[in-house]
Amino acid sequence: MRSDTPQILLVNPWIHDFAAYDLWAKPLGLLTLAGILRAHGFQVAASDCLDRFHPRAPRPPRPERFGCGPFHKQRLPKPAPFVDVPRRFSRYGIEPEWFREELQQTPAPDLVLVTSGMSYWYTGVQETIALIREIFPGPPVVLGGIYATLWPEHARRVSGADEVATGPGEAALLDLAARHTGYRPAARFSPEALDTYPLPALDLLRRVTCIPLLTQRGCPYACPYCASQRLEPRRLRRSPSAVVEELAHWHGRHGAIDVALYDDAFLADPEGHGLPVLEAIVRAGLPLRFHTPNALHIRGITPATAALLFKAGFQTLRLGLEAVETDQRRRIDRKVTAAEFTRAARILLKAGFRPRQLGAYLLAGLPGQETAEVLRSIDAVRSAGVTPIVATYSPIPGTALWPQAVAASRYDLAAEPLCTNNSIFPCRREPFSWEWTAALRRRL
Ligand code: B12
Repeated sequence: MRSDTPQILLVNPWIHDFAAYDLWAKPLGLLTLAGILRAHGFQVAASDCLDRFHPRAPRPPRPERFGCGPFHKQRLPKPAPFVDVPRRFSRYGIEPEWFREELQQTPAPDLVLVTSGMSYWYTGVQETIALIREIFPGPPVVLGGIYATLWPEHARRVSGADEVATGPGEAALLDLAARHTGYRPAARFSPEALDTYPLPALDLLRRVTCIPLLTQRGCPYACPYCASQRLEPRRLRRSPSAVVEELAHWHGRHGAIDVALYDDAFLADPEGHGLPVLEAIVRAGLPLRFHTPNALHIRGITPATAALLFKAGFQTLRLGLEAVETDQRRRIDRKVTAAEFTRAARILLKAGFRPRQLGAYLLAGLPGQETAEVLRSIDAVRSAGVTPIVATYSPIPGTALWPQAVAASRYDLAAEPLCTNNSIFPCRREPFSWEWTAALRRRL
């Protein structure tokens, strides 16, 4: 590689929240861009504010489970909208001083690329960019990622970045880098063909504790609470052999054994995609453990897919159920019925999965939703032999449920992304009682 090519620094910012846990949460988008830049001759360095393995981070009290673990945290004052919330607010990740030292040891970049996750973590993005500027006042800072895509105007106003990019970054990446650095290599990949992408640069992380895996991009469903189609309107797939090659690479070079499947709809078209990918994984015979934190599509669970999931080494299966009551279901989710859920659970148990490996996501805190509905869903999931996992609703602008969420909220959601934080149940009305959440916790 040429040593005189531009230096690009890629940064994964802090999380500011009431709670956060590294549940296979890796900055896959940012590392994908890093992989492409590196393959085109740029010199890349990455700084991960969420690094759990920083030499100065205290050792976690419990051993790692499947490559997951708690982030280091430091208490922060609560932002204004949260003053009445009876919970602690923290910065999750490395301490600012460690980040400062890390940047001081990094070669001066010509360009800094910062990613973003949840919209309501944007104060973490602001803090990260401010510190980058303190150490590197010169180079332009470009912000992209989920918050940048969902709230671009807000991000332009408050993030402190010089430029805010929206949507998938690959197509515009080489132009962006050329515009800011003057170095313009010929493209050696096609943004529309995932198999032509170089591997995401996971090796830039201090430790490859798990492989975040995307076998395809986009989602055919348009669930009213979800931003997937706004974030990635295309439907792109990788070939089974490309998926297996990637897994073999990270397992062989870095000894990674846990794989987190990030796909939005891995089993939406089993014959066309999920089954061939699973068959290739089984054929490869790698000793891997797969986890689906982002949920599998229930209707895709058939005796054939369940048998292959089991054979391929899936350990943690999450099903996207959201609610079991027909009224609520019709409102929020057109994907599956409660009967289909019970059937899927039965098939998975029969295929060999143990009940504790199976979880079903339920959505709580939807506009107008009664607590009793959620409690009934919890019981229904349990009686199917599956663990209920309650995810609280975070409203997202541009989704079908957004207008209802705005109308139902006790906050001015459209003015302040912080107020979409799922921990504060943004769509519950005043008089709001934290007892409500306690009732849920007791049932779980
Ligand atoms: C995988 C995933 C997870 C994983 C972890 C992901 C992670 N990295 O932390 C898990 C399963 C743990 C998870 C959990 C949750 N998630 Co989630 N998750 C996703 C999902 C499906 C994919 C994200 C992803 O990695 N995509 C793949 C990469 C390649 O894309 P990317 O990061 O966006 O990067 C691309 C572009 O953004 C851009 N880009 C990125 N950075 C940069 C930087 C620059 C400079 C440029 C130019 C471009 C650029 O280019 C990249 C390549 O194309 C998204 C939905 C989606 N389809 O995006 C939801 C999503 C992000 N999650 C969401 C939510 C709500 C949650 C939960 C809160 C759910 C809950 N209620 O419990 C939890 C909380 C997570 C936590 N840690 O606290 C919401 C966020 C909504 C919001 N308000 O911001 C989303 C959008 C889903 C939705 N409901 O619509 N999630």
